[in-house]
Amino acid sequence: MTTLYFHPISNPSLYPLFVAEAAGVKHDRKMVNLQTQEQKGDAYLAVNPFGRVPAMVDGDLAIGESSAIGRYLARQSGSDIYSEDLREAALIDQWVEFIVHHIRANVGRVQFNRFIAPMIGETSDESSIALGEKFLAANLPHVEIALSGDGHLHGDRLTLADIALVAAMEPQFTAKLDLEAFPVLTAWLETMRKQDWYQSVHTHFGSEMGL
Ligand SMILES: N[C@@H](CCC(=O)N[C@@H](CS)C(=O)NCC(=O)O)C(=O)O
Repeated sequence: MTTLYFHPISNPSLYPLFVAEAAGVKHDRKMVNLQTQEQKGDAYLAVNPFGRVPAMVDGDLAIGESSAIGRYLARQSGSDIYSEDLREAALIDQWVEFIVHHIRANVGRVQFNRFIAPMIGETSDESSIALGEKFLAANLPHVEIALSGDGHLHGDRLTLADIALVAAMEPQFTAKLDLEAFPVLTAWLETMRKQDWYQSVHTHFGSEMGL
C-alpha cells in the first residue's frame, strides 16, 4: 500500500493527492502537523530526510518532492495523465516544471505573507508580495493562452500539467490573488475543482482546517 504524507494547506502536498485520485492509485493519507514541527521529528525524517511535506512511501521506497511523487504515481498506474512516449512526457514535464518554478513559487510568496505569516505571528513582507504578484502577472498569461485552446495545458486530456496548475493555484482565495485579467483560468479552476479527483481530496482548499 502507498502512503502519502501531506498537510492540507500545503499546495505542494496536494499535488500528489490529486494525482493519486486522478490515476486511481489506492493509498493511505497521513497528515503531518507542521504547526508542531512534526516534519522535523525523527519519525518523519526517517521517511523524508528533507523534513518537508509531501512524502510518499511505497513498500521499501520512500521519497519526497511533489513532482517526483506525482510522476511515480502516474507511471505506476499506467494512467494517461502522463505518457510512456519520451517526447510527450517531456512536453508534460515542461509544463509541470514551469508551474512549480514560476507559478507555484510566486503563489507561495503571496500566500505566505498574506495568510500564513499573520496566522503564525510573523511580519508580512510587502515587498515579497509585490514581487510575487509581479511574477504572476508575467507568467500567468502563458497558462491563460494555453487553456484558451481546448481547456488543457497539454493535448486534449487531463495530464499532470493540469493537476500541477490546480494544486499551485489552491491558495487563490486565502492569498487574495487578483485573477481578473485571467478569466479563462478562473473559470477553468472552478470546473477543475468540481472534478471527482479534486472532491475526493477535499471540497475546497483548507476545508480540513475549517477555512
Ligand atoms: N520542493 C518541495 C517543496 C516542499 C515544501 O516546501 N513544503 C513545505 C510546505 S508547503 C514544508 O514542508 N515546509 C515545512 C518546513 O520547511 O519545515 C516539493 O515540491 O515537494
